[in-house]
Amino acid sequence: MAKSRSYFTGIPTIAYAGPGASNALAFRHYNPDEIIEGKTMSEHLRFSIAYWHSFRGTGSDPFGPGTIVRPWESGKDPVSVAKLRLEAAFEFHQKIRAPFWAFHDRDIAPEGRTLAQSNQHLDAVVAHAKQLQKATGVKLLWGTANLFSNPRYMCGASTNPDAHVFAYAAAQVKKALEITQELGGENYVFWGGREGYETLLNTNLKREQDHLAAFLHMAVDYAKSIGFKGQFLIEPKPKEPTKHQYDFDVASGIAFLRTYGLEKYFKFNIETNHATLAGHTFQHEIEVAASQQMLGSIDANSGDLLLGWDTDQFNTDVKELTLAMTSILRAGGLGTGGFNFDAKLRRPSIDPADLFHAHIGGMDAYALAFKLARKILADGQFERFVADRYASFDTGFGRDIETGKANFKSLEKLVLGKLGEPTPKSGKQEYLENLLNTYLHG
Ligand code: XUL
Ligand code: CO
Repeated sequence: MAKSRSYFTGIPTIAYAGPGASNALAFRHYNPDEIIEGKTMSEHLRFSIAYWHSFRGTGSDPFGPGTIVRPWESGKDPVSVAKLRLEAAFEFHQKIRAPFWAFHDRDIAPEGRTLAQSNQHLDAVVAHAKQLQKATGVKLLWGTANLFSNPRYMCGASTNPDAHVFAYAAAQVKKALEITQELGGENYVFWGGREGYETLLNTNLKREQDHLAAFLHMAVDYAKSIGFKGQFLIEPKPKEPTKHQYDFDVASGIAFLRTYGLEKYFKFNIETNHATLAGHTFQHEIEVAASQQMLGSIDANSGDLLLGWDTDQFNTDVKELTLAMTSILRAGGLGTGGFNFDAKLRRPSIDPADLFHAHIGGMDAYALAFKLARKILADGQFERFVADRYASFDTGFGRDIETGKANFKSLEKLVLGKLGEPTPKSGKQEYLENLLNTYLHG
C-alpha cells in the first residue's frame, strides 16, 4: 500500500548496537532478532504501543493545555486526520520495532453525534487500520472501549445508576468487540474507568457490582456469539478517577470474578502504576495473578512514589523490572499478552525524537530485565533458597498438612510429643538482597 508521506524523516529504524553504544537512538539490550530458546526476543517480549498516549496525548494537564504539536494533526475532516494519524503510528511502530498496538475505540476514530455515526467513523478508520496492519505486519494486542471520557459516563458506565447509560455502554462495547475481532485482536481489556463511586450517600454498592458483573457476562456471551477467541482481561486500578474503584487490585478482582462466576473467562492486565497506587509492588500483583493462573498481560509503565496519582511514566527501573520478570517467567510467560507501554511523555518532551527515546528506554529496560531474570532463574539460587525454606512441608506431617491429612488433634499430639518447640531459622533477607545486587551490578 502506498504511504503518502513519512512523519519521522530524520529518524532511522532503531538498530541494536549493544550495551556500549554511544548513539542515543539505538537499542543497548533489546535485540529484536536475537534468538533465545527458539524464539526471537521480539516474540518473547511482544512490545506494544499504547495509541492513546503516544498518538492522542498532547501533554495537557489540569493546569494547562497540550504542549505537543504533531505534523499529522492537521486537516478539517476528523476522519481523514484519524487516518493520517494511524499512518504516522504505523511508521513509528516499524521504526521502533514494536510488533503490537493497543487502542480504545475513541482513540482511533472521532465520536459522532449519534452512536450510529460513531460506528460509521470506526468502520472507516478500522478498514484503514486493517490495511496498515497487513502492509506492516503490526498486530493488535488488544482493543478496548473508552467508557469514561464522554460526560454521559460521569457516574460510571455499567455501574451507572441510569439503565439508559448501561444500555449505551453495552452498545459501545458490542461494537468495540466487533472491531477488535475484525483487526485480529489477541485480547480485549476492561479497565473500569469510572466503575466506582465517590460517596455512599448516593450509591447502592451492591446493585452497582451486580450490574458490572451482568455487563461482563453479556460481553462474554456476545464474544462467544461472534466467535471472538481473544482473551478477556481485567485491568485493576484502586483509585482515579473515582475514589473507590471496584477493581481495586488483582486480589479484589479475583474475588469479584469468582463471586459472579466469571473466573473462567478473565485474566488480568497488570499495570505497574496501578499496582503501586494500590499500595503493592508490581511483582506482588503479578504473583497474585500467577498464583491463580490468571496472569494475562502487562501495562508497562511506572508511577512516582512521591505522587498519589497515575503519572504513567516510562519505566527504566531495572531492579523493579527484573523482579517482575522473574515472576512472569516463572509463571510461564504472558501467553497471548504482551508488554504494552501505557506510558506518556512528560509535558515538556515535545520533540518527535522524545517518543523514540522514551520507548527505547522502556524496551531496553525490559529487555535487560528479561536477560537478568533468565540468568537468575537458570542459576536457581533464589529458587533453591525458597524451596529449602518450605522443605518441612515436603515430607512427614508437613506433607500431611498440605494434603489435608493432618488436623488440630493430630498436630497437637505431635507437638506435645516428639516435636516440642520449633527451632528458629533466619529469613536471610539482607543476604538475598545482596545476592540480587550481584546480578544487577556485578
Ligand atoms: C488508565 C489506564 C487505561 C487502560 C485502558 O489508568 O491504564 O488507559 O489501560 O483503558
Ligand atoms: Co493501563
